[in-house]
Amino acid sequence: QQGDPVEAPAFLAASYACQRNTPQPGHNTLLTAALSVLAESAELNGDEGRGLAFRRSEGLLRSLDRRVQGPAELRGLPCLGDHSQRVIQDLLENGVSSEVEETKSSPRYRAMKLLTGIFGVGVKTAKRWFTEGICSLAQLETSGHSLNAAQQAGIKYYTDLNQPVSREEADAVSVMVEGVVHSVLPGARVTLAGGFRRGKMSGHDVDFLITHPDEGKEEGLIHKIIACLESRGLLLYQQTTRNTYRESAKGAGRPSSSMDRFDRCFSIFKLTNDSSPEDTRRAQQQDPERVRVEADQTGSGGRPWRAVRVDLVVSPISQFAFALLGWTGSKLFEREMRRWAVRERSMSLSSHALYDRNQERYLRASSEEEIFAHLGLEYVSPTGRNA
Ligand code: DCP
Ligand code: MG
Repeated sequence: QQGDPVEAPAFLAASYACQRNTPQPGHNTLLTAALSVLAESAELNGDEGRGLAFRRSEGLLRSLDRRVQGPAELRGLPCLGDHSQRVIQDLLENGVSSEVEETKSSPRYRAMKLLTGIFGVGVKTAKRWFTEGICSLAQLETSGHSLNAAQQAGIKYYTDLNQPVSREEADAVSVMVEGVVHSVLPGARVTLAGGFRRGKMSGHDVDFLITHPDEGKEEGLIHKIIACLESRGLLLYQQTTRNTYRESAKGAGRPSSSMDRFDRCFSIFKLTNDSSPEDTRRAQQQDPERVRVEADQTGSGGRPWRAVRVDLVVSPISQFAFALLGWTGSKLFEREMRRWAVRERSMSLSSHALYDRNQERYLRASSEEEIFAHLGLEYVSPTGRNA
């Protein structure tokens, strides 16, 4: 059964995800979930190009303002390659795609998902282990491989870290982080970034961006935050990396060097209901019932706490708008914005700065709106960046 061919509204025809408004979860979750599996499978194979092609198709379908009922409705839409179209057609006609089902049940995909699900294990390491025949945590443990500190924590808290973080838990972590940050540097600002800023109801971690309105006051802040979190017993693991970002005459922040260089802490929090009397009081002022319920239900193995992945990033106020844009995501939205900048405007966008290659100068911005304006893009609010 095919739907009527419809003329795609202009905004839907936009080929860059950063030109579109993409709410969460969208009207085509059957299709986007399937394409996401194929994208992930390609990424787990180290095939970035193929992964990106599926991600772009997924992003396009996510942005549609109605449910697609027949292939004719897709006519004229960008980003949909032949392969994606075949999969979509299969799904529309049969409700299921054999390729997606085979992928999901393939030993390789399952093992790679399981192994990269360990905090601290990337695609390269997982691939090496899989080639050696390692397909489970038990096999990894008996393999004799020595694991680094992050991976050891990843194994120890595997169940917790693979259980999605809820919005309520993210809010509880926010209260903890704000309490600590304000106690070590009054006036500092804490902003929830990542998927939760985009309005997602769950995520794999909680991302925070921290700054201070007086440039320079944020220097050394990450270490004070970590020390305070540790003294309160709130950290199960942390690894801090130092800021090395400097602007260069040639324009730093090129897409090729887009790895962020902020002071950053990858951590695992111990989320309890009694992290500190002050924090608990504040949390309970917001919703006393919620805090109690969480205390009873969280954590695996019946303990009254659970492990939660938290990323803390400290940015100088002069780079804050770029950092916020970069750390809000989604990953595809960010990627597409950088691609738009280079291809359509001859500019380099990073989480630190925007460099105009024609004018050979940095363009300043104190808000995300200004960055979109510099790039000649219509502003997309965080909740519309779920490409
Ligand atoms: N990011 C980045 N550079 C990195 C890591 C992340 O610019 N080295 C950005 C892009 C992401 C955002 O930060 O959109 C948050 O990263 P996450 O991996 O936490 O992604 P999300 O928060 O979007 O997803 P999830 O809900 O799974 O946490
Ligand atoms: Mg996140």
